[in-house]
Amino acid sequence: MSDPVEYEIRGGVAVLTLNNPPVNALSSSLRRGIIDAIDRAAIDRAAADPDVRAVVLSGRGRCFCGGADIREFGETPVPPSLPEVIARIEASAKPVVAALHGVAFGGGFELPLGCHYRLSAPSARVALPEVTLGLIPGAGGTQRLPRLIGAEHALGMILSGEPVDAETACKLGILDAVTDEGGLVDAAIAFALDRASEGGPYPTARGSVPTEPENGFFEGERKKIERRARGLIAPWHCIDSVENVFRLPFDEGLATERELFMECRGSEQSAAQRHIFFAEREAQKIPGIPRDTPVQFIETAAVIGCGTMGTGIAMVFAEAGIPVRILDKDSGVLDKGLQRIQQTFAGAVQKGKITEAEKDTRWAMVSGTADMDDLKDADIVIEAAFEDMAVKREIFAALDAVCKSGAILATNTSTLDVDEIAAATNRADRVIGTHFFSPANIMRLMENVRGAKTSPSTIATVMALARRLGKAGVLVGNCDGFVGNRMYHHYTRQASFLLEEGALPGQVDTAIYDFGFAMGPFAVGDVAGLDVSWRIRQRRAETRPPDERYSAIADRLCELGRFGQKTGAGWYRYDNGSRTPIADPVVEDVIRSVSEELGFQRRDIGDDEILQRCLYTLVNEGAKILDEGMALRASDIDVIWTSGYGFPKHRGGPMFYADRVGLKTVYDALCCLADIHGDLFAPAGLLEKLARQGKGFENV
Ligand code: 3H9
Repeated sequence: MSDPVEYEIRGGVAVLTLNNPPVNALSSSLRRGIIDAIDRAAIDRAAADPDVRAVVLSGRGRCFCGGADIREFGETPVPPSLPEVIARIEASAKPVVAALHGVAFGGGFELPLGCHYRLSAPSARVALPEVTLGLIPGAGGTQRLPRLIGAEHALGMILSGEPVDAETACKLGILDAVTDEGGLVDAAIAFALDRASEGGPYPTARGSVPTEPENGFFEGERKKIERRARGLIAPWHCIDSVENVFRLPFDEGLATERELFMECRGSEQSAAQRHIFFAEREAQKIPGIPRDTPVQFIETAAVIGCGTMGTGIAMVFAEAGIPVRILDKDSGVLDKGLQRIQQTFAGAVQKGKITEAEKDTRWAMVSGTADMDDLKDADIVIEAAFEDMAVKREIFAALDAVCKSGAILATNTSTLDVDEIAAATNRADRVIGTHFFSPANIMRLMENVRGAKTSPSTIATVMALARRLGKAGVLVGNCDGFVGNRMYHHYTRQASFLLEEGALPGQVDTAIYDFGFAMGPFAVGDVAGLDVSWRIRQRRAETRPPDERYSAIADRLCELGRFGQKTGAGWYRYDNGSRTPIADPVVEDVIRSVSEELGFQRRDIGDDEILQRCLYTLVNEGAKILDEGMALRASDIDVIWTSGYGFPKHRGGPMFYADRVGLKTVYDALCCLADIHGDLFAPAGLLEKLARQGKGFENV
């Protein structure tokens, strides 16, 4: 095995190179290796290597360092800790210069913050993304960064976890200089020798005097995250810890940061968020399709349909720098759609998210057409037309005739049979579902639906494309509603049954929101529009088993023209243009009359029952999906639900959540519910089997 830290002396400088592929995660052996190398080179002038005048710390491979080894957080900590490693660097009598390329994230950024100087290649990015893993920076990040760049910028980085590019980092005072892309280590060596010639003491972040933020700054920050961080531990601890910079001496601040970090590290929330981190990466691995399967590089794309979905998808391509042409036969719809895109890009400039130049670059990627011939050179066409099989088949037959032979034809259908659509073409191997979620330019999920004949190379290409588009791509099987919507159907249906039995929309939504969902099912319905699912229910009416329990409340609302926010009324009512849901007596009347018709004696329904019935039905359907092979693994379902349906990441997704509750508990609860409410709650075979074996979905 190669050395985790390479040690080489170049012109009087010890060059330490982190070597732990793929991202130089700071495993215990790497931490030990850094301490040994620093001791050897520099810890104190007398004992250390006399040939060495300075130290450069760099990384091998694609990046400097991706941070602490996240896999170790599930285990007992092994010394030396990262704070110990950094303390050793900071105490070095010889100057230590970090040379950053690629990413320097988390502990991989805290390490350079403990060095005396930091240089980087132009492509480097620094970040403290710990909060996205339910953690706070635990190796001095909350104490050193504010001392270098002030509390405002530091807390901004810590709470968002967003990376900062080299140029900005240099302006902020994080970096001492940005070098040429190729000559980073040489430049760092020269820089280190110059500093050594000047002599010490060398600057440290711990020695910088922090500038006090304005009065009330921290309270203001707490207020800002109130909604987003409800129920979470880490973001609040981040603020507390940064505030300690101005309350406590450095070493006390560091010790408190460590305590807060360890609390987060041991929490269920962080375990759940780490699960999602690895689940998203696991979802990229498709059995039978090796990583080196040749993929087609998508240079140009086209989208059919210039409605909300089509424009959203087009924006995703434009943002990723892929030229995209949108086709709509209706010139009015096309013009409106293009205008919407332009407005969205302009809005992003106003919000300070992109520059004017970036907006122009994005807009230059988008063009419109009404002529299908214009799509003949596209590498991929994504159809986002009306959800109707005949319409889709007609489009696919036409596309097949026009598009170049290698082009992938994808459908954004959310419910229809991908094989039936593919059968309208002579290239079923190049037909696939790419199910984006609305609004497509914001929601991260991309459910890729494999048809019976979809080729491995088409799958590999679309999975790689999802990554390039910044989406969480998950491969699923071709069944009604695929994975996400199929489960969603059971969840919302259950929510409606609760209304029939005694609950009201606000009560259900509050219970689900308090659990951590972004919104409850009824609020979501009003945003998405109730007419869409009404149409789907009408289409399915003929095939619905007559004895199956069916709630007609949503249909009644639609019959009253209540389609959600867009009509100012749905499950709630909305004051002029406002998006704040207000409980509406009209809805309560509809609910009460349906309860009466069905002969329900309305009763008080507690939040526990709401959660159990909504969440356990979700889990139960997930188990069936898993058993049928429609999802490759339980963790894929968790990615779908956390990135597409607002399931709280700190609960890890429905399947992880069920494992934590214990499948035996879930199974027993479903059996009780089935006794009261009938077969709808009958536990899935897989769930029963795992519960009996004392296993979890993670063992499937
Ligand atoms: C921290 O640092 C705490 C400290 O404050 C305090 C400590 C005391 N550990 O994403 P990719 C694996 S918390 C272990 O596909 P990319 C990943 O699972 C940490 N493994 O590549 C995957 O494995 P596989 C703060 C890690 O080029 C492979 O590397 N740091 C880690 O698209 C490739 O990953 C973060 O939150 C890790 N830290 O992106 C950064 N990182 O091939 C987390 C990656 O088996 N990491 N792996 O599936 C990232 O954001 C991205 O992985 C990175 C590379 C940008 C680094």
